[in-house]
Amino acid sequence: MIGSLLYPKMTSTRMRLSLDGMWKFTLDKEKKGEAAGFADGFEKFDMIPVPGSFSDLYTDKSIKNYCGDFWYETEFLMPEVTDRKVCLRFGSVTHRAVVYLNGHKIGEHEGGFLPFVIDVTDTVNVGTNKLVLKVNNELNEETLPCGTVKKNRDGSLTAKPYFDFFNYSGIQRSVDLLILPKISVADYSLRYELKDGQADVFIDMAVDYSDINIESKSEDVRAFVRFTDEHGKAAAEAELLRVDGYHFGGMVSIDDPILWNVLDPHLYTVTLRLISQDGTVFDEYSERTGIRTVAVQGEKILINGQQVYLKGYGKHEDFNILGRTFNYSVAKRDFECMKWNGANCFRTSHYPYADEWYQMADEEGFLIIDEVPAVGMMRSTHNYVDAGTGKYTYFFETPTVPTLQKNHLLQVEEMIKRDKNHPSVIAFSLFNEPETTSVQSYEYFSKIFERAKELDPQKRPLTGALEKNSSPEKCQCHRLLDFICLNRYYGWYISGGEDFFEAEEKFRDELDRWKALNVDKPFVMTEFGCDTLAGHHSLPGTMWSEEYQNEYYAMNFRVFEDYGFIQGELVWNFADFQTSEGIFRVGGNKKGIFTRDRQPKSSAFVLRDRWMKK
Ligand code: GCB
Repeated sequence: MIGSLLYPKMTSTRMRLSLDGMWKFTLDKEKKGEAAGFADGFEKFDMIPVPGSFSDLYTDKSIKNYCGDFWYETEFLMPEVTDRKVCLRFGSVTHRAVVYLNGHKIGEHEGGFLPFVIDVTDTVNVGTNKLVLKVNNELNEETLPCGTVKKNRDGSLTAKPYFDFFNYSGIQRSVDLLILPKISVADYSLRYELKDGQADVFIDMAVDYSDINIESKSEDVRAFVRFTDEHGKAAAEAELLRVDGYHFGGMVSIDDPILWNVLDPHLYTVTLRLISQDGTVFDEYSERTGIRTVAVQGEKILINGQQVYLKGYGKHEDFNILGRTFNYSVAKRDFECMKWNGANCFRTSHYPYADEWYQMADEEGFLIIDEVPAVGMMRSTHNYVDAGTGKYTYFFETPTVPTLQKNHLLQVEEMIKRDKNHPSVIAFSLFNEPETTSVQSYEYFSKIFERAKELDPQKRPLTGALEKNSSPEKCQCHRLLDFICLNRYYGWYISGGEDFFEAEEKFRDELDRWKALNVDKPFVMTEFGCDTLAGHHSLPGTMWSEEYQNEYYAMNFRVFEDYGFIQGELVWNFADFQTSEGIFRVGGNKKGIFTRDRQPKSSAFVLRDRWMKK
């Protein structure tokens, strides 16, 4: 079962103590750590930052590319508390972790991009505690994202991702000690219905009773919800009704609501309280949220009933030295750059990002397509090249599929659970560029989409990004998508370097064939782009030059204008980013509109010109 994934917050009833800092770190090439008693602590170590990706901290290439088991250790002091629940929360550990506290295994987690929480009330000591993690960053075809490992002659392993971003790993997001009330808000969800001058807000809340006998306690618990506007004035308040021992539900109406909107965000604070019959406050939890609706109607995407055109980027959590570590300054700069060039949306390609990205998007009025790390579901180390060849790259016919699907479902569940209340999240993307032409792929994804639909209280649009082999004639899965996302590289992987005339013709031909299907759904171009070396100039424009990038975008935009069903353009990529080494990558993927240190290439101005007007 997934524990509470609420964002860790200090409130009048809750404490959050950060365990971030320098932790002990050691590689375990031979996987002997367990036998050697590393769970109790290890003697040879280096100190590294948590949160952090370890790869770019070192000068030794065998550490940079290290693949296998590695261990982290820290000590923390626990204050004396009575009648409290104590938890450890890990923002993300990539890709899997086994956690030991004072020598005892207390939990494990699969998946490197979502948080997990372990209840340590019974295992934590007052005073000193030793926390140890065994982490593993190997890739396979049963977990997400997919890839494989190569065993080298000296026994070491090298990650071989089936995806185009560096396999950054480690404890990449913050670690917190949470001291919570024994009776606490475990989860809540919000759903909105807008009428003339009124918003009906439906609330569901789940309660955790820790080890308390709920038979005796639940009758004593009452639940309340309050919405406060931006000026601190109460907008609505109500007692929630008991659904069963663990759940409360209800509805409040807000008159003249100030809606959250695209680049015009208005936020309410929602406060949830659990109170005993005699007025003792058990728990209080609040968050900022926005009231808005999302819908797809024919070929349109609607926010609060108004058509919206998505402008922006596919991104990565990626920065020099930090790797995939969340950093407020980098995120702030990214939002500033995106606002400067008129963007309103990004896709969290190809995994859920740190919580703080969504909070910042809520505050900025940005739209997010939230993507699960289902990438690399095609047996190839460079899908981005194979995508254009039309050759059949099977995937869903193998014995690994049932376990993969179980993990996929779990990550969809964790992502929706964590992100469902953010107004910025307007859609969930359940895959990036898998094989979708087989009957098996349809069977596989039907189950994923069905489950996601059940899980999302707001029933937001569900989508996934389709690569070139997923053509209108062959793709089995586009009927599962509420809006269709296409990743297309006409003028780069297809007919790149030749006259754009040929690329344009091929692109139009494909779009004509989609049009002929009459699917009556919006399409969003979720990837299009070309590698460009900042500062490389050429007249006439040739591949890799800034001039070529500008011409490439001019051609793509010309095409989009002629197809009304295209309701969004998310350029690949916001910034240059790190990948595995290879003959197609010069110090990483250079399709950024901004360089890796967030300075504009000339196409940033081309986009600004277009998006400020659109
Ligand atoms: C794609 C992938 C993306 C790659 C991109 C590229 O289709 O979805 O992960 O980075 O192409 O640049 O080749």
